[in-house]
Amino acid sequence: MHGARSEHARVKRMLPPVVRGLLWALIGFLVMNTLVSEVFDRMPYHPFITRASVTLGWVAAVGGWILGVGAWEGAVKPYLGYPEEWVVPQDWRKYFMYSTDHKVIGLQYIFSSLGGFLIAGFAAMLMRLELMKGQMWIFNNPGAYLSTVGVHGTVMMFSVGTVALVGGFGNYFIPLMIGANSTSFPRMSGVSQWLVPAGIATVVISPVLGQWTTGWRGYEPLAGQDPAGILFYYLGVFALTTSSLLVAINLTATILFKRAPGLTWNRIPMYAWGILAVSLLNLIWLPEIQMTFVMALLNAVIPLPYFAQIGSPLTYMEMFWLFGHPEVYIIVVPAFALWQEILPVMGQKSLFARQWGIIGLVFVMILSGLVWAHHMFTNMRNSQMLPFSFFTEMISIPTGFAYLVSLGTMWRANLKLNTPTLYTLMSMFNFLIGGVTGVLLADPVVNLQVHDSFFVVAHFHYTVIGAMVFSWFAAFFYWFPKLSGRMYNEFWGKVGAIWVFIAFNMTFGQFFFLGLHGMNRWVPVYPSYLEPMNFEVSLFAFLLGLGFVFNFLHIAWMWNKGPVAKDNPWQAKTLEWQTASPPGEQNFDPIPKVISGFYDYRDQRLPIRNSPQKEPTS
Ligand code: HEM
Ligand SMILES: [Cu+2]
Repeated sequence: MHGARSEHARVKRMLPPVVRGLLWALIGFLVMNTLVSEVFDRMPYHPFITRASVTLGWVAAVGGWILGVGAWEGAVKPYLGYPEEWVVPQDWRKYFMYSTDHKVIGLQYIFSSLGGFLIAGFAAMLMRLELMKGQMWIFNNPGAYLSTVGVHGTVMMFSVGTVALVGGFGNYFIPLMIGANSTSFPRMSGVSQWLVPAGIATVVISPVLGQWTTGWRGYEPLAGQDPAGILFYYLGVFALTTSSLLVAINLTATILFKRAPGLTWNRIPMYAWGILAVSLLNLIWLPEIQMTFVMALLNAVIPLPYFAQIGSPLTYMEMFWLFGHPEVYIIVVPAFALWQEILPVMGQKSLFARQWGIIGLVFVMILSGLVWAHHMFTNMRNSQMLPFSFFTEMISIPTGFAYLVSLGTMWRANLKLNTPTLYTLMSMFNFLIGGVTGVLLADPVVNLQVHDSFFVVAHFHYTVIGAMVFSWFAAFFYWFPKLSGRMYNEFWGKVGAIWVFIAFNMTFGQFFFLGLHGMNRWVPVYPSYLEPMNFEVSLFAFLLGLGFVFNFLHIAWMWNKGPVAKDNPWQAKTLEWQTASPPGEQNFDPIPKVISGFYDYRDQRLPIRNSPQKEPTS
């Protein structure tokens, strides 16, 4: 008892963990930066901050941050054999400190990616504001515009696209869906979460060190000529990808080894299949891009002109897109899985051709590694184009399976047209446009015409926003009752969905035509005949931004004020719905035994039996 009280006192005496994390980060940076710039880099009149000192200073700062928010007591000291002394208060403060509870970590990830979305979305609004006129008028030089494009793309890809549905909803729901009380590596998971805010902050402040002009792809040899801001691009992306890599390790192990008894391979829920598939993609490709960035970073710090001299300048491009194309599927595979998760529930109808859904996910995953050079048609001989064009078009077949399964499930179903369903259908519609224009772009004849134009920008936003962000919202509303214990407002939910759907299609649908009329990417200055259209497109973009904010306000409001939700308001069969809303600290007590699959709605019985001793009654 005495021990517990003194621990409690200890926690009270401590600074709030986030504040302590910032303090330790600052100390770490100052100490390391000073050491490196004074001791190892000593020259007369040498600046206090150098490329080497800022890079190593950053490493120390991130270390200080992670330890300071609680990994010191929560992960390091227990590892060294000290007793666990990290006490997490059971109120809102638990979200602002190191935690090992997958539900807290999941919400922290959701919150972090939401922050990234709002920051990068604000950058997009600035870009669209600039593009309302053909001459520069918001930014005062092209480098400032390009840095904003880079921050927007980087933060969106690595803290939203890669994270929101995996680190966020994955961490929260995978253990619940497979009948487990925790993930496999909870301490590591606690650490990985805190890399996300660190990574976002690093990328966002990067232009302070100097404008970088490469966009989210960091192309060499251009990057090598950029000022020091590019360092924070590499480092920020390194933090974000490390986080996703740790999530992939943790969730793969969790799905493989922590399933409830009876949850056999052919009963694994579709969302868990989706998370397993993207985790494998992450495990294969994130280390590849990380090593590429480490080489580019060494080039910027030492210098070690690997890409300019030892390899060819195209080497970087190849290495980037080797990862870059699978990255697209890292973003949309969870979206496909969500369609297949939500539609049977909302139609109360059995999932159609489940095996084909899984085969589709797996083949998309495999083929995504064979198509990278379709981003480089302008850099190759005609004879080299065929295989990349061919494999790219082949991806539409397993992708088609995701549609087949979803449409087959909806066929003659009495589909409840509520907010999650609406978002799911919208995601399917948008991805159809993203996919069809992708097939067009895979054709070199078209590609060479529209390369680096807004046609391409339209195409990939149809996949990243149209498919992924829309299904992210589907997930938010579908699981809202479970996350918050409350119900959202169906009317305002639908208003929000229709709002962003119209604004999105009016904005990005017109990007295609802008591109076909000759609007280039990466330019703040363009010919005046494009001005009226750009002006009007920007208005729709602002409407879209407002629509997103409206949806988040609705979610935040109903989180506190919505009517109390039932445990299983959709009458779903998967296990997360068989817990309380929101689930207690212990998800399942006892761990349930699974006796049938989750997607057979002809059978009225629940797929679980709670006391493992008894035999089924029929
Ligand atoms: C809020 C709505 C959004 C708007 C209005 C928007 C607008 C834009 C525009 C105008 C560009 C092209 C800039 C240029 O080349 O001159 C761009 C680039 C980009 N956007 Fe978005 N975007 C939005 C959301 C997103 C989301 C959700 C993602 C990913 C999850 C994303 C990922 C990217 C990427 C990767 C680039 C390429 C950056 C580069 O060229 O390096 N965007 N966006
Ligand atoms: Cu690609």
